[in-house]
Amino acid sequence: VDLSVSWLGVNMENPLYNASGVMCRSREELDAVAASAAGALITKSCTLLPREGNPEPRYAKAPHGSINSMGLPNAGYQYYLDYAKAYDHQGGKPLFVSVSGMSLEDNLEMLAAFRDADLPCLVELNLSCPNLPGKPQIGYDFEASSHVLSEVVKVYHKPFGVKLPPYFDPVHFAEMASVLNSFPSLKYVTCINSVGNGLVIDLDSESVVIKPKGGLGGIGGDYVLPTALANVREFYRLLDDKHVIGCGGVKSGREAFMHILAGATAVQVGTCLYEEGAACFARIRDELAALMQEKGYATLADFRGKLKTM
Ligand code: RRO
Repeated sequence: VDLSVSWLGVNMENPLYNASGVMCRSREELDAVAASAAGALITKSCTLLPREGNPEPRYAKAPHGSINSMGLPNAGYQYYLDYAKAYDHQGGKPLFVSVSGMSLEDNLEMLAAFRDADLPCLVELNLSCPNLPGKPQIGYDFEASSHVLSEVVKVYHKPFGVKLPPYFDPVHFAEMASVLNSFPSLKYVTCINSVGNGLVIDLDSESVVIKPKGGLGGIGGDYVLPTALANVREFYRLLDDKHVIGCGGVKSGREAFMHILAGATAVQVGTCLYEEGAACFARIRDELAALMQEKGYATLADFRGKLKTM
């Protein structure tokens, strides 16, 4: 079977890559994803200046996934710009850069720098960090999202994408899709970021499991798979001429298949990558290939978006 996918000029040997935030903060981590069986790689969301992030512990494994309140620790956008400049775009796998400024002005400054560098990498603008105390997720404010995007497209003219938070209501899917559809150069959306501000409790210690925000954090893993699939499906239906990248609850070929069946062009792996390491890519890739073989599908296009309804 053929697992390759080509989209927006990007050619991937298989549809799997890291979710932004996992194994992508340093050169060494990015190189580890590049050296793995992943089909692409994406950097940690960056800010104008380097950030330490929230106090530790700020990530914990939970019974059915993970919780995190990292607080956007990153080396500053210049570091990832330098990585992208030194990257072998011809020989290597596609490189994506995630951008998550602390303000609109910061986002515009970073995007102008990536524009001027004119590199063959795609930006994923993060509209959905759930872990900055006092800063709501932009993606939950449709007017603010529209304003941010209208300013972004004034400075950044190349195709780009956005990382969305999960939505939980059909009216919200429709409202956000309508905002996104008014930006032709917005070519893809990644659904979903973590389900924000969940609370994991350890019964033995009667305690929270992470330090920031009284224990609240973004939830990933098995907990979020149905929510992720719903978001992929609904944006796949509602967006005109845009790709949807699936993220949420992928830990085997089965969930990767489900995301693609719901409409995903490619699929990111977060919690499972954090827990298992880069070897997960070869495993999930081989499981996806075996499942396709079993079902009689030769390519991803044979079943992408073809979810049956009743
Ligand atoms: O760094 C984080 O706390 C973080 C970010 Br920016 C994000 O977008 N999603 C997430 O779960 N954690």
